[in-house]
Amino acid sequence: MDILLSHGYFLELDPIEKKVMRPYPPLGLLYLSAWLKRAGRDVRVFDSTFALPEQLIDTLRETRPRVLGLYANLMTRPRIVNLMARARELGIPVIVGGPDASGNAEQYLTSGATVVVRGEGEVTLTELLDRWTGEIPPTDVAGTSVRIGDAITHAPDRALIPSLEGHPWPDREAIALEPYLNAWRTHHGYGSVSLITARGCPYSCRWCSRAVYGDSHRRRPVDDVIAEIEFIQKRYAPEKLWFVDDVFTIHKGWITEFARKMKAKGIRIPFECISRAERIDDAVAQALVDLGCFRVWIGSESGSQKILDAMDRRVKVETVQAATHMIRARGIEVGFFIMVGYEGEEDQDIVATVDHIRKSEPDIVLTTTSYPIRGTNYAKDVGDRAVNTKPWAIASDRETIIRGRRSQRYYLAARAWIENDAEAHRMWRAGQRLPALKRGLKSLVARVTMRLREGERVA
Ligand code: B12
Ligand code: SF4
Repeated sequence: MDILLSHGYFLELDPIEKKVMRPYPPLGLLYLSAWLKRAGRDVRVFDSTFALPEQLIDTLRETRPRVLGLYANLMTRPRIVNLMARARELGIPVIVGGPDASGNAEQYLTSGATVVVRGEGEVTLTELLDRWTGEIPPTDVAGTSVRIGDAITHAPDRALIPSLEGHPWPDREAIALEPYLNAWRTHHGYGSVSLITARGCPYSCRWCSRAVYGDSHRRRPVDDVIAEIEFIQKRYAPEKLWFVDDVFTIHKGWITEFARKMKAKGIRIPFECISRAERIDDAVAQALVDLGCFRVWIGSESGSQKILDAMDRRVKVETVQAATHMIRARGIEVGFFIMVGYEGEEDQDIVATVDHIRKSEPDIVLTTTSYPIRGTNYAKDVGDRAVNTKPWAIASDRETIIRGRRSQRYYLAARAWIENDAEAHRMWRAGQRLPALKRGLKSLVARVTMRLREGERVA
């Protein structure tokens, strides 16, 4: 075997993801598998989602691939570092790729990787495998960083694939998709399959990690996406789909053509997607209805224009409110992502966020406390006030603390206030008066806690 591809997302060992239970396969690895197979390579995927690390090690021992390829994001980093060490013990070199590896090449190399593939993986990995014929990997394959002994060499970046036309579909047949569908059906009552219609996002939100695709944006041809959906329907028969695009409705011409052609073919399958408020107007909202969209997630982030501008979100608070009403009026749910703790945020900005959510009336609100991902503009803004509490290899960027910022307990209370207030208002609107009052009480307690902790700062 030329390469075994795998990742560090082990559901059984991840209490948060296990509770959420909304698993999707790692599309990046499946794209690599499809590309390598087309190039005639002997490739296998060990999908760790429903497995345990020991099973991956056993597979390595039994199959002895020439190289192990791992996908890394900031959450799975500690497991990846551990797997790299285990593979090295077996004498199997490791190539790491994905968003965390792209932004932390040196650290991965000094923690056990032989090669890091930065950015888009297909062409780089194919060339690397073609040219890595002996013990020592080549050091001049564009898009790679290589460690030989103690020497680290960074080859220049590789240009992105110019067009996604003719790009093979993700190799879903390389893994078992049934456990995903079963997990969804058991926990949510329906099976869901993910797919992607475009790569990259041209926006520049300061906290967003764009280590893989930069600010590029390439769309797949509409007909190719429809053909993939037809295949998915026939092969896996999921009840729903998730388009994992960064901004699904970014291109009005594309989405309206997609809706028109899907309608002509009589395909309408419920799906959810992520978008931006100002990328949704009447025509786009109608296209979403025609396509069967049941939920749009909007990165609303804050109800304070000052904070949205500081984030470089390039959207007005009022636009988010108007888009939310426009979508909900058509019977599509709206979910909000809200972030607290951003640079410059004061108590009145969080008050503005609560007010904004009340005015917008979304169906779901999910909150996070901001954390600087290495390589982002936000990380540069925070500078050396960002401190890692644990060594790099066993921490994720989410554990970074920011000196001078309000305490973690303050932000937990702020998030509880925002979520409970949103839920109390939603329940009240739905006529669930008693549960609404209970939620209202929780939100009040959270608000009082915020007030009490307002003076706490991270030392
Ligand atoms: C779908 C998705 C999820 C799904 C995961 C499904 C899955 N199993 O992959 C869910 C919802 C579970 C999820 C969760 C999280 N996610 Co997420 N997610 C995405 C999203 C939107 C799409 C991923 C995708 O399919 N991309 C398309 C494929 C084709 O691209 P790719 O994966 O990057 O793969 C290419 C290259 O990276 C490279 N490559 C990848 N692997 C390898 C391996 C080798 C060996 C090589 C050579 C190359 C290589 O080649 C591939 C093909 O070109 C991305 C954003 C994005 N646009 O990528 C965020 C993203 C990956 N997620 C992110 C984050 C932060 C999270 C969470 C931490 C969020 C949270 N707050 O909880 C959690 C972590 C969960 C966990 N425990 O791992 C960040 C990661 C940032 C970072 N630097 O690590 C991203 C980049 C979003 C962002 N812009 O901030 N996520
Ligand atoms: S947060 Fe969304 S819109 Fe902003 S840069 Fe990232 S992917 Fe693009």
